[in-house]
Amino acid sequence: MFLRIDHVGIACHNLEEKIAFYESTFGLTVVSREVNESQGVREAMLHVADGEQGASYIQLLQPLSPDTPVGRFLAARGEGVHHIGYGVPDVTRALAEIGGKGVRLIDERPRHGSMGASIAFLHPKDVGGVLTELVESPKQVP
Ligand code: MC0
Repeated sequence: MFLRIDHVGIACHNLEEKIAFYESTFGLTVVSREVNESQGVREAMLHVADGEQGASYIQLLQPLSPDTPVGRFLAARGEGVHHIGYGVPDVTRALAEIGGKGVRLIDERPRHGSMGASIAFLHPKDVGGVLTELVESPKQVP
């Protein structure tokens, strides 16, 4: 079902400071920046590696306000790993398959994610405390 780890989402208070840290410490490069109003985040994707099934990234997330998923997470737990995003070939099919196994779906249908992806979240309480995201990358035009 999973093609790769698409990204690891990391919650932070100050996006620009955290980008500077990842660039200077690990030599990573920002490949995309977006504000996603519906998810309540300002985020940046930093490229880590390419594989046969696509690339993997670190996603740095700063909340747009305290009353958002990442804002509440920061208040409760502080900075750190917020979620894991797995690449899937078809997010709608993966949701049906995983939901059929009794895992609570936060998103019943795919939503807009970073870099044009279709995404959906699974409830962390049903995934051993790990907020889990399914990511279907946009199809490459040959
Ligand atoms: C909350 N909880 C988590 C968690 N966030 N557990 C693991 N990882 C996380 N990231 C736990 C809390 O500790 C709490 O457990 C329980 O879930 C309810 O938390 P809450 O404080 O009531 O928080 P809510 O209201 O924010 O609800 C949590 C929930 C929410 C996961 C349903 O955050 C959500 O819908 N997340 C999905 C959307 C999202 O995270 N968007 C931001 C990234 P206890 O034991 O205390 O009850 S958007 C993104 O990443 C996009 C742009 C992309 O990748 O392209």
